[in-house]
Amino acid sequence: MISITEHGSVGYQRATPDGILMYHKREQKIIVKQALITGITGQDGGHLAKLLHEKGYEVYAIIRGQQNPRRAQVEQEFPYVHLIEADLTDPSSLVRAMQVAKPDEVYNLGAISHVGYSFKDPQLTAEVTGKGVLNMLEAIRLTDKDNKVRFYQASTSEMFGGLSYNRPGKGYDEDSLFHPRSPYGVAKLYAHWITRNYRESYDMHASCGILFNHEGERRGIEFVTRKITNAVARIKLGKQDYIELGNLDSKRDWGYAGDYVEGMWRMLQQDKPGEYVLATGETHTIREFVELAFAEIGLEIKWRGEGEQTEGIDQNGKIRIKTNPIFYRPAEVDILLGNPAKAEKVLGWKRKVDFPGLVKLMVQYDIGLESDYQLD
Ligand code: NDP
Ligand code: GDR
Repeated sequence: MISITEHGSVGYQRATPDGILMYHKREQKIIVKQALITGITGQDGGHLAKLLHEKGYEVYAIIRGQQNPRRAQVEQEFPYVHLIEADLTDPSSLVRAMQVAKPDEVYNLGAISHVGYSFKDPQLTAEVTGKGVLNMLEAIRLTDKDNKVRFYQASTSEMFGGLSYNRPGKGYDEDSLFHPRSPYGVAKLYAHWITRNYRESYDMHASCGILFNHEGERRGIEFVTRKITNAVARIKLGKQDYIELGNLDSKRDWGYAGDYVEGMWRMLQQDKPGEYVLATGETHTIREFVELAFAEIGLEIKWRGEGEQTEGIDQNGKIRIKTNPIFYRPAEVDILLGNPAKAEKVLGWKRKVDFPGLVKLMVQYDIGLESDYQLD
């Protein structure tokens, strides 16, 4: 049934497998579309679920494991998301998820996503981050008889590798050469190409967002930005004295995750599928991130020593940064810089949060979080 939503856009009602019409009685809101997300417990899954819900979508998400430790948090924060038990490594569970959700759009965010960890568990990374995407595409193909489902694949700047021979001056774009430098990057490159292959072979509306690093208050503590901002908050509150980090000289193009999920959604609203780089067009070292984060709590960091002996000292002479080789990677991506010109032109997308704004947002969030823990 075609209807006009409260926002004025055209939508339609749809029956669930139980025959219940997807209709919010309390808010009198007609559902525009249905979406299925993988990776709901991760950073981007949370931002995207919120965005889609605000746009009037009925949101379904797969959650893995018999007792996923993050399930309760998801249920509390996103009570409107329908959770379906499934795993990217289990093809039949994905077919079932498609049958239950009957989505118009599928956003595949699930992955083993930590680059350093992928060196320690390369086969699992290949299974989930690489072959898991094939499993999802096949589940769509088997269930979507009318070929109507639109698919988003979370591709990554890690596919480029940051080497001097393939690095354009204006930053990597959709046509740049790939040279992944980790089991994660290699698995993502397979995922990227199998998505393109399914588009070309089966005429699927399958798009890849080649996203550069995006961070924020939902970022996992295992990633360098959140590790820094959380430690800075704890240092301010007297809970910790210093941070141990690995390579301080790599450069990243860091944006805010809330801005990037908007770009994912825009990709699936295009008539034609494609590839899009989402990035800020700026690159900064880990050192710069550290300096800005500490400045938020009134500490000025100066550096001494080199390589694995590098230390960061504050104006009171206290060591705040130590280097620990366990955080170094067997192969590093030295520099990432993206060129988002196509996304800006075609999608009308542009990041809103800048680099200092991002650091500030994360430090302030972590100060609030760590202060709450103190009260408990
Ligand atoms: P996170 O690491 O925060 O989240 C990863 C998600 O994948 C978690 O929800 C995790 O769930 C899920 N997952 C892991 N294994 C499986 C599995 N076997 N089956 C189903 N789900 C699984 O990642 P982000 O939110 O940061 O990133 C989202 C996607 O975007 C990822 O694919 C990432 O590789 C990619 N990407 C991220 C960028 C970034 O800067 N954040 C940049 C470019 C790409 P569980 O709770 O079960 O572990
Ligand atoms: P990245 O993010 O590898 O770019 O992948 P991460 O924050 O893990 O590393 C960024 C850079 O910081 C250096 N580094 C450290 N990294 C971590 N995690 N911990 C440390 O203590 C540390 N010290 C220095 C790293 O060596 C690296 O150079 C992220 C993930 O979200 C991927 O899934 C995504 O595809 C890419 O971003 C784009």
